[in-house]
Amino acid sequence: MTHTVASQPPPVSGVDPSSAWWASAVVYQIYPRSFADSNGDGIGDLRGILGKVGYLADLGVDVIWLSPVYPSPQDDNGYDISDYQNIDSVFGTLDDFDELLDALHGHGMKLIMDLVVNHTSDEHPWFIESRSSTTNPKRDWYWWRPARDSMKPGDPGAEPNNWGSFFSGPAWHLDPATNDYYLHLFSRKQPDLNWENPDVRAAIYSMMRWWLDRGVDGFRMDVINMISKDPALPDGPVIPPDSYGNGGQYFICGPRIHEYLAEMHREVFAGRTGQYLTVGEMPGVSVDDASLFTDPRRRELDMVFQFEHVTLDQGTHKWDRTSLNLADLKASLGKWQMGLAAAGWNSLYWNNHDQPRAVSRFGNDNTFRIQSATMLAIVLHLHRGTPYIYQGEELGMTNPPLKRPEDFQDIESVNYYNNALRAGEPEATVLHALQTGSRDNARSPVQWEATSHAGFTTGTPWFPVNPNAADINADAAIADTESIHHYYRRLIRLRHTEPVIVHGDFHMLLADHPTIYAYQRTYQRQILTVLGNFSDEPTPLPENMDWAASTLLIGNYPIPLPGDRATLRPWEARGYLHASASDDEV
Ligand code: ISL
Ligand code: CA
Repeated sequence: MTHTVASQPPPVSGVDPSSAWWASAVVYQIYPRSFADSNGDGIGDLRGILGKVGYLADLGVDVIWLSPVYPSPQDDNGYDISDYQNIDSVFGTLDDFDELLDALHGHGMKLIMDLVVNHTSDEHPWFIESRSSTTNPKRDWYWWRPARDSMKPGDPGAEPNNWGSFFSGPAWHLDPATNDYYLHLFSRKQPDLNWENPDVRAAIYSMMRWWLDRGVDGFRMDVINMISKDPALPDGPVIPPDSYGNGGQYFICGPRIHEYLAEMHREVFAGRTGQYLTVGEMPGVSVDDASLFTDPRRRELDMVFQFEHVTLDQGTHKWDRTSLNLADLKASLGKWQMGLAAAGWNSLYWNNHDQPRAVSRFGNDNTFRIQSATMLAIVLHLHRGTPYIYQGEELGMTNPPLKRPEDFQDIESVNYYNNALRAGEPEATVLHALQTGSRDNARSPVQWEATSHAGFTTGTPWFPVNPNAADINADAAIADTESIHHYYRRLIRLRHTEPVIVHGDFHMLLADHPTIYAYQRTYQRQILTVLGNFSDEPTPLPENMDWAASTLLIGNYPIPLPGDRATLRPWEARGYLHASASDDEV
């Protein structure tokens, strides 16, 4: 175990993350395939985004996170990269990219790239070389292992260890060229890079510097807490009904992870004068590790995405869908707020391109769609941390109606469906799991207009547009000042103007209440109280909550009459601002 904390720059005392530029920023994620298509081939592209820069500027977001646009066989929609320093022709060209970057910068926005360096595509030249022979200089750039002792390559169970892939099946693939197996935590077209090899790390840092030199403002780092593996690659525990081992303890925040990220910071960012943002995607990260990753004194990352709150509505695994208990959600998010309070920083999100739509998952996307989507926005954005908006969330887009097996396209969903049926699971159960949990839920095209294909494309969209686009679309949302879209605009503006949102301490209230989410933020003499009703029922507030001396900063219903203040209407949210009674209270 080689933690090299000692070799990092000495701690800088008094570094307060809430004083960083990104503490008052809001990030907007673009999944380019589904955002806007400029040339009618049915697939979103860079010039499509360029046409929406005005929309993004009006919304008021500070940073765009662009999901992968690099050349890719598209086995996992671009998260399988075959060239890190170019643009896939389906998305455009490097010139288009530069034009987009200039346009965003011209509007005062920044752009962060998706950095996918736990694995490459199997069509990346590095892997093509690596697989060519056991003596190739790049052989050691990936994880190659022979069959298990005394077993024949290809025999059932002959894989080097028992790990399962995140996308079903074993995490190993036998390569006929040399009769060794290579490791792939994701699809077999996504071989894992071997970060133990210093040449791999140097190549990646050099690629990152190339993008920064081009003008990008940072990176969202895909599964970055999986890059350090225990080189012994031991078997993991098998948790039924899974038949494969879970190797998480050997690759989630593995032995050298802090060393690698500190090294990356030194090699890529140190000495640059720009304003950058780094956010690490970290499934399975603990609060303790996250506070190390994001402690500014350690110079590793600015913030991480943790996943605990998006696993609370599942049982032993992702496809075992259960219902959410609000007290669990509060306990989880509250724990993260407190755990990163002293040193560190949270990313705040309800959804992204891998998660079902927020309003369909946490709200009521039917009778109370507008109320619940605005409530979710208010409750999330007023936490301490940097909020992330996933494209279409600001329109209250819902999960699309995916009914039949053939409606699903995502590799994770398709593999799960086939494997589950083979294992004898009832099709209805499998379909229900996909309808609630599939990543395809997030990937239907953005709904711009009430026209055909919602203005996303003039051709045939690669993924069907949600039929509710006739009602739910950006044109309609912009025209209605009470729309979900306008609440997002207000929340973004509030973060820019109200210091208590950026700097305030966090205290959870009513932790055990089954349907009310309530918390306070305090900063200097200001107190911000946030209330959200996570239910279809009018819900009385506890009697000791008195709002006489407070002003409503934001609320998603018409201003409550004095007599009504004690009840939260269905999915109602309120943010109250008040001054503490005396200086002693702060
Ligand atoms: O969505 C998930 C499973 O339900 C997650 O496990 C997801 O695969 C994990 O968060 C990693 O996601 C990232 O890396 C993957 C890619 O498929 C995802 O789109 C990306 O966000 C492999 O690159
Ligand atoms: Ca296109």
